[in-house]
Amino acid sequence: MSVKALDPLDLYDIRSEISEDEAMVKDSVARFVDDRVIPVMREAFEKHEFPGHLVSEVAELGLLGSSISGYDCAGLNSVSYGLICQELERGDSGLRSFVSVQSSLVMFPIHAYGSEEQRQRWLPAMAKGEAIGCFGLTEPHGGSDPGNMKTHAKRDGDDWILNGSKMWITNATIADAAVVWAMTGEGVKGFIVEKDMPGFDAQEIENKFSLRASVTGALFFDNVRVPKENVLPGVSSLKGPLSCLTQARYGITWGVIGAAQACLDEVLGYTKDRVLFGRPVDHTQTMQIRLADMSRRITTAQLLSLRLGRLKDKGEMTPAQVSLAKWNNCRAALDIARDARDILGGSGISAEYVPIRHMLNLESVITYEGTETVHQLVVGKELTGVNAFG
Ligand code: TGC
Ligand code: FAD
Repeated sequence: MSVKALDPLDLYDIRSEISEDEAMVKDSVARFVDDRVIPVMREAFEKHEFPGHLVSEVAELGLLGSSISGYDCAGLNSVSYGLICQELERGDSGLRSFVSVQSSLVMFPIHAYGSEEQRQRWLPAMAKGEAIGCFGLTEPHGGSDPGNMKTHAKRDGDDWILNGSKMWITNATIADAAVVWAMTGEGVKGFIVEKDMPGFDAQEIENKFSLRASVTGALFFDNVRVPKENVLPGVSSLKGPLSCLTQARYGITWGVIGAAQACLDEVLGYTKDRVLFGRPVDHTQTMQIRLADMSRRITTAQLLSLRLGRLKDKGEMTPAQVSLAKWNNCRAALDIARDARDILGGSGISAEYVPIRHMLNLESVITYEGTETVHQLVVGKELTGVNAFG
């Protein structure tokens, strides 16, 4: 039996499990990331700047709201969306974050819970990158427990008056519209707050050591008058924002695989060339075990995400399954990035090599969209039927 050489970044040949259409999406995003994203990300990260010029390019490729059919969106399946996230995050988690927020946290709720007028107004503009959105759920006193939100709105005639604040919001200061979740006398509602509405302010959070190529900020609402046309009519409970998180978390399970692959790729080359004690360091048993362990984790993550994507496309994916994959894949990617940083020795602290940038980014990715503990407890609840959060 002849044994064919395996792709070190795809040991179980996931490539053969995706359709021709899905492979075409993956390859076109991969080319874009190689040609346009990777060359600019190191500098963007060092300068703490979001590479805004890429927005029109990701829009041109159909990557914004790619799962939505109609409204100038691409109407791709969930596995394609996952592959988009994977390839983008191979470049940098910051650009993937931008696409996740725009697609899963802003366009998704407008599509799922918005009126036809809201869809017509925002979705085509957002698909083209002409309007940017952000998603305001987390508050300064504790993001893991959004049910305890203080931001609130009350009716005033046909309008609503919104007060409160949101913290750690991706795209905050570059957004034209914020989908803001607030407590009302009728349950948790989603408000489309436009950047010029009086009483609304967004401020950037400076000095981040993670996701430096992404904009993160705080939102403030001081008696913001929101017309009823800007309230999402289709949902009035925590299920609204949590269902958006399920979409975004699904994409993240794929995204972090890309970051992990970039780290493994870097150290495979480095350990081949690095001669220590008279032999390339990849000839040693310890190093091979470390590389093999990275491959094991990436392969497990790939299989989880692909299975999840197929379930999602059949309409069978559950939040607990997403939690298990978000937990597993983020943990795997972060551990791989940290180990890759170490394998590079002193060079590992230089931005000339990708692991430290991915490692720092992944510290955010393992925290946002539900911390590791939150996802462990979601799985625990699924297994035992007992809610251990409180
Ligand atoms: P709980 O009582 O469990 O649920 C309330 C209602 O919501 C339903 N539900 C979900 N629906 C869809 N997807 C999910 N994942 C859902 N989880 C729960 C649930 O069935 C229930 O429905 P109903 O009809 O019975 O009312 O709510 P809880 O308050 O006990 O909370 C549970 C918990 C802790 C899991 C939840 O609060 C949580 O997920 N906390 C973490 C918060 C979080 O992840 N925040 C992320 C903010 S956004 C962000 O980080 C963006 S990063 C952007 C980037 O990529 O740059
Ligand atoms: P806390 O909720 O205060 O958690 C602190 C610690 O307590 C964590 O370790 C947590 O795991 C632990 N903990 C929580 N509950 C329990 C429990 N029951 N038992 C034991 N331990 C527990 N939010 C948005 O709404 N929109 C965005 O666009 C957005 N973008 C973000 C971008 C970045 C770069 C970052 C860092 C965050 C972003 N977030 C966003 C916020 C993110 O979702 C929150 O940071 C996250 O949900 C955790 O909330 P917290 O930071 O308030 O931590």
